Amino acid sequence: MTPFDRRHFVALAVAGALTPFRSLGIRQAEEGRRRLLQLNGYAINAETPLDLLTDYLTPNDLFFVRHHWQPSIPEARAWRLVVDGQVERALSLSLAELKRMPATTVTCVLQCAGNGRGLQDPPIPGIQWQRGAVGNARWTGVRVKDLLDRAVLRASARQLHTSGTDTPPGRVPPFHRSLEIEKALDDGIVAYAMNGAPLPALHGGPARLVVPGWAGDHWMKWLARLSAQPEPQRGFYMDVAYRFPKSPGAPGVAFRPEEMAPVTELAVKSNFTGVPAQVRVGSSITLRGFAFSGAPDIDRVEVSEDDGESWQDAALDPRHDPYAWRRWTFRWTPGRSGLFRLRVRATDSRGSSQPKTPVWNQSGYLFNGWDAAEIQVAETAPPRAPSRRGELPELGAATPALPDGEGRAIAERSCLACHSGDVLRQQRLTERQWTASLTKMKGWGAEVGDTDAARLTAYLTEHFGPQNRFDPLVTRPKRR
Ligand SMILES: Nc1nc2c(c(=O)[nH]1)N[C@H]1C(S)=C(S)[C@@H](COP(=O)(O)O)O[C@H]1N2
Ligand SMILES: [Mo]
Repeated sequence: MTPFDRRHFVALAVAGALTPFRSLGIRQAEEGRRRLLQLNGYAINAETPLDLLTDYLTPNDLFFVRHHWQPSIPEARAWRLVVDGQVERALSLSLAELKRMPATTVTCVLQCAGNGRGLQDPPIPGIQWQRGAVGNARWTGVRVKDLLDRAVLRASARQLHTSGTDTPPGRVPPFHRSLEIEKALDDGIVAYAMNGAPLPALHGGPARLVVPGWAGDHWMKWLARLSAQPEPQRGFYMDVAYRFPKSPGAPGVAFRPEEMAPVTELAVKSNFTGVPAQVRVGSSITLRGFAFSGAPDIDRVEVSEDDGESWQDAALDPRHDPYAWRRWTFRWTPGRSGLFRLRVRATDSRGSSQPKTPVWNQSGYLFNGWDAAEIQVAETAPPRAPSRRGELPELGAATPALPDGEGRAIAERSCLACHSGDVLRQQRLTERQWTASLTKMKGWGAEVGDTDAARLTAYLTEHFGPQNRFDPLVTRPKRR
């Protein structure tokens, strides 16, 4: 245990000891909160189960994690932030120096651009996020504006280039990004605290960029450098990845890069959280969820029993900050028995409303189709669900081996140097898609000869083709 773990453990134990009556309940609740769905062992990708996303602030140890590759986490004492480029006076700040500057706190949503990729139809390669690559947290740090004022920005600066301390394996291009300098000046924060605690390493500690209202790919973790530049950053993660169609096209048809623009603002979206699988006719239940957007607020959330023929307003929780989510509740009394498929949609403060079907794009970004909840309504009271128990593996723990087959050894040799087998196990790709993925990976340094490539493609298509199903591992985050 690190000193931080031990302190936390002691604090929990003391809380339990002082309130013996409630301690059992607390411990059970704590246990329930430590569960993430691990989509990949390494690099870590894990999402929050929706039934745990019920609080206004998502607890740090329950917050989704998305790493492109294994990071090298900087030592807080040695860490420095460089601010340079089109400035009069470049800066190099230690964490202590950063913390001496005026602090700001904002509460807002962080969502991965790929959240919901796993719900896209037809299937798309990549991490198969369902609904839980999203959370709402309180971020504390220094405004980008204060940093750039201190460095004295030149008029030629248009874009803010950002980079972290993590370096990719093989020939994988670096995760270097940029964003419009206006957005960075208006809303950007270099955050060193999350929900009042030092920013956890999993979430980019010692410090990361926070870009309220914009997708997670702008939120550079383990931030090392902010560089003001006249032009956008170039490279794979600007020119190919993280682009979204300027206007919708047909499902399954790829767009050319120039038909797309970088993903910036989040799309208006709402979800159900923790829906009961079964209820009784005539008994009222409260359905809950959250809604958010790239606009500062949500104006309306509606629920439909008839797949969008008619809608009823949900009640919005008064608690809110700009770019944070709005939690909502909806009192529902089913009038008949049978299977219901409820839908939810939100409208944001700029008047944008969620579409039934999201805009298809070949990277599966910004899925925001109406969420659905299936509820069985029975004449009699449903039986109680059994409680879940057992030891949980830690986040990043080993996951099941790849299935037997001729291509397994090739997959182990060529793929598992950079990521665990889960990245393969969760895909549902056609032979063509696997061939394209393999070509991309070879370009990035995967060593596969032609004979092996053919075998590997056949193996991957056989086991991880369109019919494939995948169960993420339920894990508990490592505290660090
Ligand atoms: N340096 C660095 N920053 C990064 C990433 C990364 O791989 N490396 N992933 C980005 C992506 S795609 C997302 S969605 C968020 C995820 O942040 P979280 O892990 O704190 O949830 O971090 C972003 N910042
Ligand atoms: Mo992301």
